[in-house]
Amino acid sequence: MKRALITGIAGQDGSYLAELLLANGYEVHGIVRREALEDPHHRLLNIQHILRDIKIHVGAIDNHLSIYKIISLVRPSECYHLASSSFVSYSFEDESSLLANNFTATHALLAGIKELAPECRVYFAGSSEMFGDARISPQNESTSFNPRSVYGISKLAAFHLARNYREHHKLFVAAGILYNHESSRRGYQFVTRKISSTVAKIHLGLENRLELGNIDAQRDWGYAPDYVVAMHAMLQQEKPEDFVIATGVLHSVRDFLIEAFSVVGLDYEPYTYVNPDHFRPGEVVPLCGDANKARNVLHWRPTKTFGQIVREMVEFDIARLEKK
Ligand code: F7E
Repeated sequence: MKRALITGIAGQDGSYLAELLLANGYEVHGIVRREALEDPHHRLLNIQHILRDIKIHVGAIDNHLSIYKIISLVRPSECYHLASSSFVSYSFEDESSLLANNFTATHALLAGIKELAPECRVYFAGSSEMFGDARISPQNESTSFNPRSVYGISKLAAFHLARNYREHHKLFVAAGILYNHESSRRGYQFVTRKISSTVAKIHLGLENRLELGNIDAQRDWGYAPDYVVAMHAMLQQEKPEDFVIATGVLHSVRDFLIEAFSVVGLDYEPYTYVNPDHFRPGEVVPLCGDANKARNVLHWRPTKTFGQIVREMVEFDIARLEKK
């Protein structure tokens, strides 16, 4: 039986991946922070329904000793390193935790796998933010990196470390360069969930305004459950490689607003307030991915359109609030 270890199992991607691996007959182990067990109702919400089927380990991912202990206990055949600080923050206060969670943690994991489970296949979660102020669009695996946020820099440093372990230590490490991917399990700090949850509240008369930053910002938004299929496929290949995972279609935050409000039969304008304080510095080039390599090698395809993703998120949030 294949045994998988997932860091960040309680997050959006971790929860969908755990479901996928369980359906494929894996024994699934996941790492969560101690605080998650203190507030399981909220922090383990995405995996409540599968808690009985998986094995949870408490650990600090940026602590080498803690990670080593878990790897030596689990002895995984596949490891998916999804845990990271994923909000693209521009605040100085967040920089050191970003570097610890995204770079030091990746080092702890790779070093632990090398020492204790060198046959284990590793997936590293890279990000389109590594391209930053990209010189060409769309970007693919050969596009040069030019990160513009500390988040992008931390991911790129960890990505180079992962490549180093692949090339010099001969570990099977594959990296996904994932563009934005959304679902009803997305965190509320991200713009798509902020919109879907607020639209649901407006529809139910619980809220009457939605404050946003730059609504002309554009993103390549895909469907999270599709993206975990690509992660799994990367580890089933003969050799480890890197893959861009994206839809190749750009939409603006304004497009998302129009779609989301249309689900409840409203026009977005009377409810939406643009606050320039929320604009991000240096957000210049809209990142759009070219996933042809994943299409050809992994036979991977996005399954949902932008409109279907937005509708699913808004309808989920309405049903969630109605239940409350
Ligand atoms: O912002 C604009 C904002 O925070 C999307 C993470 O998964 O994808 C994600 O990072 C866009 C940006 O995601 C608000 O300026 C406008 O242009 O939802 P987001 P992100 O920063 O793109 C990448 C690929 C990752 O790797 C990350 O981990 O929306 N925007 N108004 C806003 N964004 C937020 N959050 N809130 C607003 O009010």
